[in-house]
Amino acid sequence: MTEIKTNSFTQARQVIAGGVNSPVRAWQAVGGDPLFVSQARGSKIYDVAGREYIDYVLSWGPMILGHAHPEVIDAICCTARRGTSFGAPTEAETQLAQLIGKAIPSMELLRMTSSGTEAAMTAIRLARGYTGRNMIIKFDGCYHGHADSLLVQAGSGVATLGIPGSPGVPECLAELTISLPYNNIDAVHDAVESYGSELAAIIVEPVAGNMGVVEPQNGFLAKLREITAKHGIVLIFDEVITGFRFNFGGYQDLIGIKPDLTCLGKIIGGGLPVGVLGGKKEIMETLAPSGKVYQAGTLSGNPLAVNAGLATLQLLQAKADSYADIDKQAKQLCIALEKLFLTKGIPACINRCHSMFTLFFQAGPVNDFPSAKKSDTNLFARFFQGMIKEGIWLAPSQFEANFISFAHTDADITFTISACAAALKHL
Ligand code: KE4
Repeated sequence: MTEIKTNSFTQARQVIAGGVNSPVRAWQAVGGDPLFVSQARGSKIYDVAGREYIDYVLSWGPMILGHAHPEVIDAICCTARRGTSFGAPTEAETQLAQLIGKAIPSMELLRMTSSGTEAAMTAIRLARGYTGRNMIIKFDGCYHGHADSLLVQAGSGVATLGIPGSPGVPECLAELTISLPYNNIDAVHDAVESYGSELAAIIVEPVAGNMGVVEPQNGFLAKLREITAKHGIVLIFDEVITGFRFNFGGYQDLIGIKPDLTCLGKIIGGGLPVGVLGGKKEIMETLAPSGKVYQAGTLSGNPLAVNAGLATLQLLQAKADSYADIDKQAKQLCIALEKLFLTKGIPACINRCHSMFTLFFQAGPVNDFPSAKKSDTNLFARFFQGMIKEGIWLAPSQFEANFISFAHTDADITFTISACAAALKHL
């Protein structure tokens, strides 16, 4: 497979660590140089050579309306003319918090940050400060951003690059994080039996996206809620990917489980930097300045990001009954792709949850990180490169999710299926 080489990447690597500002963008797992983007609109993204691709990465989730939605762009431009950052509260932040709190009732009080990492990092600190306990449980293959305590057995780029553990994180801190197999409630019971009185929080992706898509099974989340309530452990749902992805609200609202804290990001910023932490009033009130757990940010609640998020959520609110449409497109695409792989005799299985999906290069099933890691990542890389050549931009890692937006058309889906058939000819 001839690998792409670009001058852009050569230049970038001379001044930016690894040539990128986030590791998964380097395409290390799929080979060749990463394509550099010049612009995007709707379901399409364009590289610096002007080539068009149908985009299923959507900036790793945020662009659910499609790229450069006119009303979101207008909101950003109108806001920018009035100034870009004040370091003072604005009423738009209150409006966004009201809209999110109404859509996700468990989020009684919120705090805005500039990234999902900050939201998750703050959630951990808050849980520790509120409970007076130090240990946390996360799950293998789940990724909650790059805060020290959470880079243990993480997914996403950590899994993609096969980075062992968490270099740079002191052992004395890493040992306060227990990472357990996803979907394994017995392992949780055992850990709580051993460390219950020391456990501040359990943090979980309610639908995992960072080992590839893996859904909770056998009442996993309900049992986590039961165990954490019984032992006074703060249950944190990391909905940075799932928030407003499946419905106008959280995945928690679809399944009727209320966590104590929720992290949001991606979609709620409409493509600009926003993270949100929210949850039970009594816990959130321990955050400074009402409480003593410190958290801050120069650009937290930034007017541009908040107004991009507001415009995005208002548009999604109007589409609340149309989420089924993008789910249907995703289902149609996944069924067709599975048929193509079956016909070709290539072991592949697709995990899909509503409009997010991952094509695993193995027979499956994939229901946790060890099973996800059985995938043939070399074959994945060759398929990825083949699809790029056919004009389809998938997530450049076996351990990531692909997404459909409200801008994807039936013609895009049909084109993608044909592109897959063509790519398989050369696999
Ligand atoms: P950010 O700090 O990247 O905004 O959010 C961190 C984060 C937290 N929680 C979940 C469930 C997440 O998926 C993420 C970030 N997702 C990755 C892709 N799966 C971001 C892409 C990247 O790292 O470049």
